Amino acid sequence: MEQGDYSGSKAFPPLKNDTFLKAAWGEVTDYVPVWCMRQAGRYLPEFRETRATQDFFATCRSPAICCELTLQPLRRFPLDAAIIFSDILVIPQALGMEVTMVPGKGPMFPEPLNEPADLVKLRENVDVTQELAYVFQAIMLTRYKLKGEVPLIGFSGAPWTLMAYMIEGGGSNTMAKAKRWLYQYPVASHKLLKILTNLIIDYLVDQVTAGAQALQVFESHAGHLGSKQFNEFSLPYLREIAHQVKEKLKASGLDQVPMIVFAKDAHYALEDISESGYEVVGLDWTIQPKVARERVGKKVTLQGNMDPCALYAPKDKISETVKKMIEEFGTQRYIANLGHGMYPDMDPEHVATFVETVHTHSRQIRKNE
Ligand code: 1CP
Repeated sequence: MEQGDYSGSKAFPPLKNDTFLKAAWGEVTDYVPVWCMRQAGRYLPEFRETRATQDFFATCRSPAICCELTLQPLRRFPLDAAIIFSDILVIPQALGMEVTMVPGKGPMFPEPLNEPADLVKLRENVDVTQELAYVFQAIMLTRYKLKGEVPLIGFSGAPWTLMAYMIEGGGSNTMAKAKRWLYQYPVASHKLLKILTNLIIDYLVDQVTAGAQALQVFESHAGHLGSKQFNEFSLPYLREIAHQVKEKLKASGLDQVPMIVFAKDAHYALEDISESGYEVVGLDWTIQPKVARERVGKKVTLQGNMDPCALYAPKDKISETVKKMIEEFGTQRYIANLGHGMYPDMDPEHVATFVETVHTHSRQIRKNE
């Protein structure tokens, strides 16, 4: 493959819109590409309809339904990337833990990890290729059904975020149980983080083998750590994942794909994150674009970071916010997104305004440059 040619494997339809991939690799783009975290979600009536009859994780295990849910937002909005419908908690499931999704409440582990001795309950030598085959099938099917319209993003939770769910047994405001492990059982914590890291590396490589054209790693609970613990319990594993995925892709003769790290609420570590081996750094909305850009320079592409709740504002206000955001980030080395996922009560028409303004305003700026 020639540099700058992202049309991809001949087995799949050639890629028509490579703007997202170009921005991710730091190449010049005519406009700012845009996608939204949780773009396949309950704010879409068609999503609610498709999901209505089935359990959440049964949906995750149905490649055809995952494919349909992934494509739904693209039928409505001219987004520049698709993200495969799945969940970060399929990894703890592959390790043998039971996880259910309680409607209106979120994920629930009936038997979370309480103490280091519980680590023996985790399955050893998990064959990700086999265990999570349903995700790879969903990716492959979606690559065909996308017809090359836009690239497909694969993803995984990062080790600390997954460890937090496995110990807390679900969402938590304080993460006190999981953080207790870090303070009381640092050796066991590292053991668990290492188990997860190895699995995540295989999982991400297999996603690329199946057809994912970019990868995002979600460290959604980075904000609970603070800089000292982030440096000890998150950053080394994030680095290891980026490094090993790239090495393994090379060893398998696969094309490299851009990797995105989204460590929510971790701008205390922004410089380190921007040097951790990822092409793109995702930002939550609590950092000013100008400040982020000054701190990381043009070494990486930035992604983000409109407050998802800004979608509750009237449309003209959304446009104003988007314009300011683009002007502050600049049109290059930038992928527009929200600073976190959308909520179910958001208006799809407001999402349309968000996407449209990113495109029109960034093109306008490029024209005048
Ligand atoms: O029935 C439903 O629709 C439940 C809502 C839902 C959805 C749409 C959950 C439950 N997961 C998903 C899909 C999902 N999850 C995607 C799909 C693609 C897309 O973005 O369009 C992705 C990328 C995720 C990743 C995910 N799951 C993260 C990381 C991103 C983030 O939000 O920080 C996390 C933390 C989860 C766990 C999870 N899954 C679901 C919920 C409600 C939660 C959060 C639980 C909590 O901490 O309270």
